[in-house]
Amino acid sequence: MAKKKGRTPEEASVDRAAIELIGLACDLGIDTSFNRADNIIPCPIGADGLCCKNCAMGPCRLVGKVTRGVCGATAATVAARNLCRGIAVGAASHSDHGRDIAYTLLDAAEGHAPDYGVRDPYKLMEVAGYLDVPTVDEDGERRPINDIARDVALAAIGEFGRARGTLLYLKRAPEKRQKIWRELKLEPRSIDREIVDLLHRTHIGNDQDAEHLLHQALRCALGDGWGGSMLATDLSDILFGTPAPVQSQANLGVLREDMVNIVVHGHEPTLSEMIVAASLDPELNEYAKSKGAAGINLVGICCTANEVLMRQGIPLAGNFLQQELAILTGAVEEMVVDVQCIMQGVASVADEFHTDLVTTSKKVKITGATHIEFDEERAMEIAREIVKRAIDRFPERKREVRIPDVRNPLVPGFSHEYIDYALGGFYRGSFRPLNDAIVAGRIRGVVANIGCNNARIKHDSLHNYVVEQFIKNDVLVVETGCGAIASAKMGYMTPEKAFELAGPGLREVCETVGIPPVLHMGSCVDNSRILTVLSQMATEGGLGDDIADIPAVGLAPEWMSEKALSIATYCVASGAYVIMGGHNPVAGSEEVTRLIADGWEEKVGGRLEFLDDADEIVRRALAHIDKKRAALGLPEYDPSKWGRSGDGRMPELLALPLEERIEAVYGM
Ligand code: NFS
Repeated sequence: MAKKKGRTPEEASVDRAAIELIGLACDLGIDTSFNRADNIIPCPIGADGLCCKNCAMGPCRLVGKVTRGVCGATAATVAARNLCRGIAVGAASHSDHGRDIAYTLLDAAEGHAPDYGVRDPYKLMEVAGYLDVPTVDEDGERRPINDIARDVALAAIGEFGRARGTLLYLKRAPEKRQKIWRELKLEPRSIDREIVDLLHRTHIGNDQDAEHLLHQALRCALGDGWGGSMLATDLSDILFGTPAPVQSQANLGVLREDMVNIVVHGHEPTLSEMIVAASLDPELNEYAKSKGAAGINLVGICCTANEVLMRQGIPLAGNFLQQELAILTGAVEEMVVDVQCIMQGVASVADEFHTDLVTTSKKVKITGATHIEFDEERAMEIAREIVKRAIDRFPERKREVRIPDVRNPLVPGFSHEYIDYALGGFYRGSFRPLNDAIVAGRIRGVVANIGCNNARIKHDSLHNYVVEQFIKNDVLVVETGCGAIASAKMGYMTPEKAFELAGPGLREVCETVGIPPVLHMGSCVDNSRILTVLSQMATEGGLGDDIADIPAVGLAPEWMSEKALSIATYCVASGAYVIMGGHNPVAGSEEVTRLIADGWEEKVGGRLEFLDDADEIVRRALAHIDKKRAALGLPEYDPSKWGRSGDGRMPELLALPLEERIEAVYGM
């Protein structure tokens, strides 16, 4: 880490692989986000949401005696507008990703993208139902798959700018939730329209009532959760397959010294799926051997990683804060990026090594990187070109290769469809067993732990801590995004971990169903899978009739992106209690802090809080779960009732030497 009074590597991360490479960066004098965070002191006025630069009379910094901007805007208006802008950008990012997938499906259905096709026709039929696309013709005959796919793609694209009515997917929420949205006029009219409406309101001289601004933020975010993100998930499943459990590995130790290493990074599965196929091509593998490599090793970072992990089992190299560190290993021939969460810092780190940084999206160029623009019509050809470039770099490694020997196994792939199947089987898929386990108290509740890393928070420390506390307390954890990658790296996503860490009730359920105590549900747009699970739990019976009734909490302890703000807001608008870690971005306005917590709770049943203390996050989350259990009339959580059945003795037995274990089990 560069000089300055920065943190030591051990203070910057809890991840052994990251610690090793942060130390290496320090020795080599190469900057990373870790030391940049140490060297930049955040502006406290901006951090509290009190800096307004929405017009050229400012920036107005509302601090000390200054309580209003030049135009007269109050702290509440300024803080609310800043938050709203973040939510709008987050909603736009997820949703535009969804739109791009919809266009890929359209191109595939119309024969313009020959390398793509419908890989999950069952999901296509299901989605056609939601989007009112007929699957049979007037004679009752099933329509050709590509005709249905084309109409599904067109209907999906229509949702972004629908001229009238409200989003079709809202009907996937529990009836009671739909009614709340209807009565409060929160139903998004179209995905794009609510984003534009929200941005419009934040222009100088428009909406200057914090509560009114924040109301539109809820509506805009709903267009992300139940619109753009949900479509991104569904259409990706149609094109690339609905995830089911696979085996894989996580952390930088998945890089291979003897192979050509390609890292895919960003958020979209479109190109990376083709790179997966190209990396398996025998001809390209032969070419890699001709350059002295043992083959081609494809790994991922961030949510592109989660997409190809969930469907293809491609290993995870790491989460957001590990993107520069991957290059520091000296073993990465090529980093291929698409959109979102790509630090510009990767370009300067790549410059120090032989690594080829390739940008591929029409929307993203990084100065200094090679731009190979992706074109769905020539997808495989471009993927092969990209893989070949990586192979050509293999003989050019210029620094010592330092791959940390750190990796852990994981079982990802928990789509809501798979959970349904795991719990009930093919013919009677159901969430009943999950609801029953919560009703009985074997599972105390559910936590969705999601979101980013943040260079100002010790890397992975909060993710790991809260997840461990929850599973110990019999709370089932579902995860997406970089939070999921943190757990994967710790080995929490293997069923075996249930024996060691999970509380007695949760352990029994995990043993019976054969699932880990922490479920990887995908990338951040796949938080829509969590909405679907919660809706199914609410309609299954026994846990009330709305998402707000379920003993569940959403967390983003290390968040940093505007997408995380949008996710938090649509979860609140769907009835969930959401806790985000780190600094409260509206701390400068008590009024806005109250409006997003008590105000939103009165309005929609969910609340948003920012807390920076890990124990307090856990305490409040468990208190909320217990409060919801009590409201449903469920028995008080009592772990002493569980753990004596099934394989509950496994942890004790496994701790014994083999001879004694045999004796304990067989009495001989
Ligand atoms: Ni989510 Fe996924 Fe990670 Fe945060 Fe970025 S990769 S979309 S935004 S940093 S979790």
